[in-house]
Amino acid sequence: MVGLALGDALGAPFEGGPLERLVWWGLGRTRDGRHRTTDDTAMTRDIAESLLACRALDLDDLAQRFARSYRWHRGYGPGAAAMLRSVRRGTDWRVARTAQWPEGSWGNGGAMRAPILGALLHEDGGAAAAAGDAVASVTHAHPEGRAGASILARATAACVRGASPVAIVEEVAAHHADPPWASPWGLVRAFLDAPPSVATLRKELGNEITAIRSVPTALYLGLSSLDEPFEHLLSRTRALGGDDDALGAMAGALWGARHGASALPQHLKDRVEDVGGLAHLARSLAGVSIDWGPGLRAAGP
Ligand code: AR6
Ligand code: MG
Repeated sequence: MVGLALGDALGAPFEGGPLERLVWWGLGRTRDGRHRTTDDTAMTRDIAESLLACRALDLDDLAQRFARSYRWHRGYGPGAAAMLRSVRRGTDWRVARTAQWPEGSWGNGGAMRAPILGALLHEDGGAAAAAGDAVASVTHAHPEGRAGASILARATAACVRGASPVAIVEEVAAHHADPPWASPWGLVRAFLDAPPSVATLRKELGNEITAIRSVPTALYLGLSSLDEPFEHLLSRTRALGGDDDALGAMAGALWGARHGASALPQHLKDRVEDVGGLAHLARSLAGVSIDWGPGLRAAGP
């Protein structure tokens, strides 16, 4: 959770074009000068708080918490923002999630908040992936939006278990072999052996806000940085541009899952909003047992 928050908050000032950067320059600091976290961290916090309160994966509770926490200034994707405002007005999330697009969103908003599920269910990659999928489905009904979350949750679980980067890519590839997911894994594997230029990485894997054009990229960035200082991961993410907060959040979460919050640089933790609160929440969550069964079944096939 802390790795995710640092990647999110320290990537956010580099997101998008000049206008988005200017807006974030105005909004992106707290009153005490810390870097604000965005929707990636806010929704991760919602998941943690829901699991703690319900001691189970309760998608109705989660939808209400996502909707209550929504703030326009935290940089939610436009579809997610409209959907959450609609839930706040009383629409059932199962209806609201397909109001913008009949198949639902294929954005990376489900994937960016999935690492917490991989961390909690790290002993079982399949369960982590199923929980990622279920939690994504509250806002991201599209199969690509859900798959992005499964992939991130599964990869995070494998990072906690200490699997090698190559083994992690192979595990993910084995479970996501159908189009459009079939093509990126060979590239990720090749890039782990021979790092591409920034331009090649951007062109081949992407830096966009869709799951298909950001999850493989974040997987590559995170896995190829596991044995490097966290600062290297941040500067490589920033160089890529595009959806920098989500790329930073996803890659940062993989690094954090591997090394733990105490390995993250203190000077960066000091610069980000409410890292202490997140760490406290994570410790509370690690100490309770969660009944995953009914919640996962409620998500449907
Ligand atoms: N058809 C066409 N366009 C789509 C579709 C679809 N089915 N689904 C998504 N898009 P959204 P998110 C496009 O809004 O995934 C922030 O920076 C459409 O342009 O659901 O929650 C966050 O931090 C839509 O607006 O948002 C995330 O990093 C966009 O994809 C990022 O935005 C994103 O989907 C995405 O957040
Ligand atoms: Mg964000």
